[in-house]
Amino acid sequence: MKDDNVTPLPDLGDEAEVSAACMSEFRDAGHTLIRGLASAEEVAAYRPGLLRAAPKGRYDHRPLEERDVYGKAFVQMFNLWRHDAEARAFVFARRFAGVAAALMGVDAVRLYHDQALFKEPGGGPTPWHQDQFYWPLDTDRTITLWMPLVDVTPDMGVMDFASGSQRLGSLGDFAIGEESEQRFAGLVEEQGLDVRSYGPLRAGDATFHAGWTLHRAPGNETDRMREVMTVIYYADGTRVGALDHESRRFDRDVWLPGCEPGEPAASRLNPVVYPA
Ligand SMILES: O=C(O)CCC(=O)C(=O)O
Repeated sequence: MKDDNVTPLPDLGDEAEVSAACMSEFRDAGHTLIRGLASAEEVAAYRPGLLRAAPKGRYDHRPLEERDVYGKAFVQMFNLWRHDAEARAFVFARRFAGVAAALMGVDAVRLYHDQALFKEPGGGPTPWHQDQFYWPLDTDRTITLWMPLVDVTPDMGVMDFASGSQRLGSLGDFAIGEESEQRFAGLVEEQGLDVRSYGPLRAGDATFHAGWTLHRAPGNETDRMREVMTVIYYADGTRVGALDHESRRFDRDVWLPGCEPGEPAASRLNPVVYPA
């Protein structure tokens, strides 16, 4: 039976145009910003579903002061799409995945996972790191969409990117923490890499960065929660890479269940989201 009281969610199934400037920035620098990828109204419509689902994907329930450097950076909540139909519609949005495909220069992309990353008031900085250290994916065609659900200012923890660092590939086995911060801050300095922040962002703006791009974020010095939603994609056809350390074994078990090294990275948790 039709329920006339339910307002349908806005459709995110269209294609967004990716400007030539964004394409070349992503290719050269390993990151870019797409303003207004979702409108303020669209974010407002999806935010309640995301906020409903987020706590269900939380695994670390310790208070801020009891967490380590990584834990203080944000509350991390995974795979919201599995907890709520509205969150799923947001995470599977063809519009977002189409941008990921365009920037990576591939025809089709799969979902690796989504994460809500909420930096609490007083939350610490996100140390410099490379995401792909964690990912057992045998490709460099990986990308993260990072979209604030509220307007954010740099003092809430907007990310900084080390331009061109993606070209350096793997810079060693450094999990997010004090050591990665120290090592990569030094490397950015030594190599004279340009550090780019996009300044204040509106809800619905989205940055994209490659899996090997070095990035960090300052702490949240405000009294407002930095609500950010991320979606991680990789090129369809990617195979599972080496399970050469604990973090990658963890990732395989959680995000690529049942997939062995050398096999297609295509578990039941990794649908093709573009073309949908
Ligand atoms: O949100 C943050 O502070 C860091 C996010 C991040 O590292 C990522 O999305 O890859």
